[in-house]
Amino acid sequence: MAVEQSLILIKPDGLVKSLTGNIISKMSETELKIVGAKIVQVTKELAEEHYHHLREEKFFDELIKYIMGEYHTKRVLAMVYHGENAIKLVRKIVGVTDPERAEPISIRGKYGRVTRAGVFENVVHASENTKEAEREIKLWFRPDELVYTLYPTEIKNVKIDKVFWK
Ligand code: IDP
Ligand code: MG
Repeated sequence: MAVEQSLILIKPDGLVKSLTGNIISKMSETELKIVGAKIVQVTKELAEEHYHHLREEKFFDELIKYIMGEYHTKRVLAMVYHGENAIKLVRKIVGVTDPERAEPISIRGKYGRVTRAGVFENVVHASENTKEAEREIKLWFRPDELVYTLYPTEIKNVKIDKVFWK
């Protein structure tokens, strides 16, 4: 079995329903390690890039509004789980995409719902495969936000404005 990582997002419905604790507890059954975590206010650019593979779907605009928090709270908890067989272990606990078809004891089966507008409000995102995990982790996290260097990095000398506490 290969050591992998997976990007997990607790989506805005998960946060607004106070499910963070339940989800992280359930995820601990995987015995994977959390190697990065942060609360993110999702921009339109990030949302569209994250879900770019679904841009032709009729539910795309609703999906973008959903992940940006228009219907719940403008926050997402982004986490990286790392360890053996991470992709499959996480997807099993998360359940399939449609909450009505997901196993009742999976996270999506327990807490997800289908809205009248037709979006699957399924509480969490989990990477589908190692290629997608790499793309997504690089999209959501900078190398210095993870405790492990999961992918090759390079040093660039850039001049930028940074925010500090006054
Ligand atoms: P996944 O989240 O299980 O990997 P994807 O196909 O990547 O599923 O879809 C991303 C998200 O878009 C889903 O988690 C769900 O919120 C939403 N979604 C996917 N397919 C549908 C659909 O057929 N109807 C409504 N919403 C959908
Ligand atoms: Mg997906």
